[in-house]
Order: sequence, then structure tokens, then C-alpha cells
Amino acid sequence: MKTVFSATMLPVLTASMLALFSLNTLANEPPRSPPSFEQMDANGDQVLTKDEVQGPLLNDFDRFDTDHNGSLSEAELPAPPSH
Ligand SMILES: [Ca+2]
Ligand SMILES: [Ca+2]
Repeated sequence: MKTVFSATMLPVLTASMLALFSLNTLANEPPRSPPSFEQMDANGDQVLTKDEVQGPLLNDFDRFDTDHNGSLSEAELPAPPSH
């Protein structure tokens, strides 16, 4: 009887584990697109300062800041990747 019980339960357990794994994978998946200008502009003044940007944008901040006023306007941002 023990063998029959295990054989019956195994697909159920496997399905449960797969479901949990899928949920966990979805939860940990990074956002597909980078944040929009509006999302990065935390104080809503229509320009991005160094404390509002992160990652590659912060690393290349001075390169993107073509008028060297210490902030990035939407026009100075590189175009988002098109799909
Ligand atoms: Ca801002
Ligand atoms: Ca600028």
C-alpha cells in the first residue's frame, strides 16, 4: 500500500513544486523595460539629477548631460530601446 500511495502522490507533489517554482520565478523576474523618464523623475521637476538616476545612466551622466547644467532633460536621455 505504501508504494501505491507514493506513486499516487508524486505527480501532485511535483505539480505543486512546479507551481511554486513558477511563482517564485515570476516574482524575481526583473522588469522588462527600464523605468520611464517620469518614473525616474522622483520630484517631478521634469529633469533628472544624479540622485534620481541609477546604473549605466548614472555612470554616463556627464556624457548624456550635453549642456552640462548638472541635470538631464528628457531630450538629453538616450532613446529607450525599441521593441
Ligand atoms: Ca527631478
Ligand atoms: Ca542637461
